[in-house]
Amino acid sequence: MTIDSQSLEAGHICLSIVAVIILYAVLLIVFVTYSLFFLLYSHVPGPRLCKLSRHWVTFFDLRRQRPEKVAEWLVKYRLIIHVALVEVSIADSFAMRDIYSSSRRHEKSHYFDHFMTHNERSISADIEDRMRGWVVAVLDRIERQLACTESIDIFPLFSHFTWENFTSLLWNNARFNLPPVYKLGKLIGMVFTRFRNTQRISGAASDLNIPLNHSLLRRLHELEYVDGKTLSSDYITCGVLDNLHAAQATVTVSLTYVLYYLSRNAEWQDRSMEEIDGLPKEVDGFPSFATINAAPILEACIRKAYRLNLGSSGRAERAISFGKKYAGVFLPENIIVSASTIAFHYNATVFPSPSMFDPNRWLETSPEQLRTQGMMFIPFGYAARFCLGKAFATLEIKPPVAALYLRYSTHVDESTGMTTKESMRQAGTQDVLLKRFKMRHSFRKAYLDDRESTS
Ligand code: HEM
Ligand SMILES: *[C@@H]1O[C@H](CO)[C@@H](O)[C@H](O)[C@H]1NC(C)=O
Ligand SMILES: *[C@@H]1O[C@H](CO)[C@@H](O)[C@H](O)[C@H]1NC(C)=O
Ligand SMILES: CC(=O)N[C@H]1CO[C@H](CO)[C@@H](O)[C@@H]1O
Repeated sequence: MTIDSQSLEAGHICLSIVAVIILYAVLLIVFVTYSLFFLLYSHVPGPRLCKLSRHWVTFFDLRRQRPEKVAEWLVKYRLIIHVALVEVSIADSFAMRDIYSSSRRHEKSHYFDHFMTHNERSISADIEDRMRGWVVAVLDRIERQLACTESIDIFPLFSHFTWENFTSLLWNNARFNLPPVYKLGKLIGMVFTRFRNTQRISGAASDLNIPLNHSLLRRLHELEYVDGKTLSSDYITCGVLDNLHAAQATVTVSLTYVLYYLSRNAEWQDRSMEEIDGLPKEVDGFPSFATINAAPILEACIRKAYRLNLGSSGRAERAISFGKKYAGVFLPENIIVSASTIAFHYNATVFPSPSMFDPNRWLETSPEQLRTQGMMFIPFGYAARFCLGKAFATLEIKPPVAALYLRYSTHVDESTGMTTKESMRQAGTQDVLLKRFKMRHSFRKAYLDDRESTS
């Protein structure tokens, strides 16, 4: 080979490389221009990177910061913003009420596995008794732990109890059905096979010791569509796991934050205690659920905790079935919309100094302001697909909180350094678990005893 032909070849290679680079650059420019200016949804405001790639929001997802990030963009850009290629998020209350309303019939997006159990879930009349048993078990556990230590990590405590009693409710007849459910629950954390789950579920469903009308699983297996088809085992298994998840982390997280805020706000803790203390007691020493549920101060404190920290991820996505203009922005058909719960709950116009824990917002407020606040308050979603478990969640949250404060006062245990602002930060998209689960609370038995001895 001569020098000439060698350099000629090198020249060719260079040219080809340059050509490829130019081609890519042109394609990139076309892609960026098209994405930013010509797509059906290009006009929706929002971070440019979100229009170019769905991975920009994924990046925050992986860092478990998606909900906060979306809320931050909503403040920065507008009430309706782009978060990924075909996804928008909203903080406009008119748009929210319209999109989630029953009359609109926008489907949940593919993000959800659909729940099929809801029309069939029967909650038996003995539910309050079950809860009282639960409350006693929680207090016993605390009592036993306090014998060895002064402060208790409450997250695992609540997590344990929400598992057990939710599962017992779902299967209704706890004695026969809890073992497979327990195993199922444990399996979720492990590498589990579809096969084993299906086996366990059909095992539980075919347990003939349980009367048909007590076994939700059996009823699901026996359900028939008009054309005679039944639900597949996979479908039922998936529904069961989804429900367990919907019910367990949400309630654990909510209980944890209710206790956290009451522990940090001595004044509200005292007021709640006084209120609970003044309620009429049943024979077992605890007020009835109806009276606890009607107690306004406890309700205001719990609302406040729901507002400040979400029990659910806020990814209530809907694929909208027809285009419409909201807050000046046209949203085309099939785009995926979700209301950012954080943006609603931290809207400074409606909730001035939004990060402050101030239950008075729900107590000493004009009816007009209450109405405005109510419209922005969506911890359990809104309208058509509102949380089906809200009543049960309330039953799991209020009685233990009331019982706890009948017996103890609580404080965040600062001495261990485990409970910090950072450890209490919520992280996640699928769930909204705390960044770190450790949360030491010191429980003091002082309160009522003190009062009794001084009065
Ligand atoms: C404090 C606790 C809870 C919170 C904050 C919460 C929050 C939510 C939210 C925001 C939604 C609406 C999702 C959407 O619109 O796309 C929802 C739906 C749902 N929740 Fe809850 N939830 C809680 C407890 C529970 C419990 C205890 C159960 C079961 C016993 C449950 C079962 C469900 C079900 C089945 C749905 C789906 C409803 C549907 O698709 O129509 N949740 N929840
Ligand atoms: C449910 O089963 C019990 C027997 O365990 C029976 O007495 C009752 O009538 C049944 N209820 C319905 C609605 O089928
Ligand atoms: C708060 O809500 C009001 C009323 O819906 C709205 O006008 C305002 O733009 C919202 N602010 C933010 C920061 O989202
Ligand atoms: C762990 C726990 O609290 N389990 C309780 C669930 O509810 C029943 C009452 O139906 C109690 O007996 C259990 O102790």
